[in-house]
This record gives sequence, structure tokens and C-alpha cells, in this order.
Amino acid sequence: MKESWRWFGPNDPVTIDDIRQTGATDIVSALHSVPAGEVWSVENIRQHQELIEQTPDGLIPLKWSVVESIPVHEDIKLARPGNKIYVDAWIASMENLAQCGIKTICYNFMPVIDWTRTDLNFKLPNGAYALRFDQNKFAAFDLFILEREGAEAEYSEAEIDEAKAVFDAMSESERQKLTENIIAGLPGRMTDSYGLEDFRAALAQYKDIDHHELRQNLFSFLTQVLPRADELGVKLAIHPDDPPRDMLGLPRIICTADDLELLFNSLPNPANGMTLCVGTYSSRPDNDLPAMARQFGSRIYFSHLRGVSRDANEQRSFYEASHLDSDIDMVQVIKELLNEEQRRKQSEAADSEIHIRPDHGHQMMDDIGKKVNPGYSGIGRLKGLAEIRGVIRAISTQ
Ligand code: DNO
Repeated sequence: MKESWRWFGPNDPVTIDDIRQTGATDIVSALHSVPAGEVWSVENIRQHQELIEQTPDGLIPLKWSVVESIPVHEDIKLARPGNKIYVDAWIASMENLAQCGIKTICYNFMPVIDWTRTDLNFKLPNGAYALRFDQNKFAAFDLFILEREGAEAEYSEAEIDEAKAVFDAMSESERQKLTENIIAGLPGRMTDSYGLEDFRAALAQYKDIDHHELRQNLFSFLTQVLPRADELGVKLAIHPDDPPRDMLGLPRIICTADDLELLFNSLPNPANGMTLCVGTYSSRPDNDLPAMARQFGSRIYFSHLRGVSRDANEQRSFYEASHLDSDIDMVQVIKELLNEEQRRKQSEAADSEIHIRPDHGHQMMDDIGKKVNPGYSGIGRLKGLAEIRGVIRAISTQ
């Protein structure tokens, strides 16, 4: 396994020198300042790469190996006329990355919103803070803040009552915070930040797009991208929709094993792969993570090894648990990934090692009170990485 760590660039409060101390060897990063649809030039990539890879004498070098993510322009997801210029720009960015030696690219195909949480400071019984998604709060936002047209039809009467009670109990500043979390987006998102009016307009564009059509748009994008990726030896790793289900009336198409099967059966190119984001997939109970790791092993080019704990009475609500103490058997998932690496070694595949990273860590100890990117605190992720490393070492030396 290649122990990797996400770095957001020079403004990330967790610095490259900090990361070096974690024992991670590889960096996951992106050119966050380049707007969706624009080409990542070789010059810009090299500059960023230099920040990561230039190493003071006597210290261990780090390597930028994974891109998370090149954003996919909304016009591609909507298959708007003229979207080919954005597809061409995406391909050009991929070519430029390959030229700089960076060949694993994570991306997603979520319309309008990227990953979404309702609480960024959910206090755990041990005093640390986690991220949380609360279905009732989300419904309160949808129904009573956004007041999305037609939203009532998507909730039962009981759900609407519950959401109303949650909404009534929130202060004005809590409502504002909730709104910001959802429409301004979280770190690393690959979509725009919106005001409420623009957000309504962005959602409305998808009014007539159902799952089938969105999937066709993804496949059409990939049909253009994959042959070139194959030539370059680039691996594309689609990230699931987080949380993995339809939201705000938007179709979401990378949520389950069935979605992945359809994707890989339709487009079997070697470059067509996935990010096994354990936390995302496991935030719905019908995804069996060890089974998915086994079933899609050869397609897994990148993995986020965190988990969630779902609420007993509302399975759509969850908080992000410690990396080893979630609803899923992380040890078993890691075993499956290690088995896959063995298979790759036996078939003498060039890159047998899978890039993994700790994902959203808790805010704990000196993280608390610091300005950190939600989910991307230093100590919390270090704890996650250390736990995962222990499991990997224990299994590998058995
Ligand atoms: C959040 C991340 C997402 C992810 C993108 C991938 O922490 O998992 O922002 O990077 O959705 O394209």
C-alpha cells in the first residue's frame, strides 16, 4: 500500500514538512485555484509539484502521485451543446499531468454539490469533534430554507414534521451555518460555491435529467477520455457520490455496487477505475464494503480508508467514526486490498501497490481551536493513518 496524504496547497495549515513526519510517502493534491473547465498547464503542475517534492537536505522526499481531483465542468454533466471544449480541456490536463509523471486521477460526477455534511463540529463522547450528516437537518434546509420547488413530494408527512421541528429549534445563526455548509461547499469540493438564488438555479438545470440521462452523460465523457488515458497509462478513479443517494432532487449515479458494475461493464477500458471511498459507500447499509473491495479489486486505483457510524433509528444520518471503529469491518477491507495487491504482483502489473489515505480525521488535541479544513486536521488524520498502518503491517507480516 502506498500511504498517501491529502494536501490542499500552500494555504493548507498542515504543511508538507508536517506530512513528512507522519510517515506518509505520497501526496494527493490538486490545483485548486484553476477554475473547472480550464487546462492545468505543465508549468502550473510543475510549480505545484516542486512545492511538494523539493526536499531540504537530509530529509525524506515526498512524491505527488495522486490527483484529487480534476473538476468536471457542469456543462459536461448536463451534456450542454459545446461541452466538448471542456472535455478537451480535461483531457489536456490529464496529458499534462502524465507528462509530469502523475498518473492516478480521482474525479467525481456529482451534479451541483460535492460532498455534503450538516455539522462540522459534532462533539464525540471523548471530547474530540467529528463531521456529521443529519438527515433531518438536511431536510430542514431543503424544505424550509431553500424552499425547493416540489421538495415536499420527496418526503413523507412524518419526515416533514420532523424537519419542521428541527428548523423551528434552530437559531438564525445555526440556519445560516447549515446553509453555508451545504451551498458554499466543503474543502476539496469540485463544484462552485453558490448563493441561495444561484443554488436554486443550478439545481433547476437538472430538472429534466434523470439517472439514465446523467449516466449517459458520464459514459459519453468517459468514452472521450478513456482511450487517451489508456494510451498514457493513466488510471482514473471515480469517487462515489457522498452521501451515496439522490439529494435535492438531483440524480446521483455512483452510489452502489450495481452502479459500479454498470460502469465497468459498459466501459471495460483498463483506465476506467474507482476510488474505494470506504466512508462514503458505507454510509448506506446495503453496501457490503469487504464484498465490494473483493468484487472490484482490479478496478480500485485509490482508496479512502475511513468509516461512519450510522444512527440506529435513521440510517441516512451518520457521524464520521474513528478509522477502525465504524459500522464496517475495516480490517477485512484492508485484507481484501492486500489480496488484490498480491494478485497484481503475481501478474507482474507495473503498479501493484494501491494508494490509500486516511480520510476525514477528528479534530482532537491541538487541532481544536486551530483553523483547519473541516475533516483535514493534522492530528486526527495522523491517528487514522497510524491505525491503518498498524493493520496493514499486522496482516502483511502474518
Ligand atoms: C472530501 C472528498 C471529496 C472528494 C471529491 C472527489 O473530503 O472526499 O471532496 O475529493 O468528491 O472528486
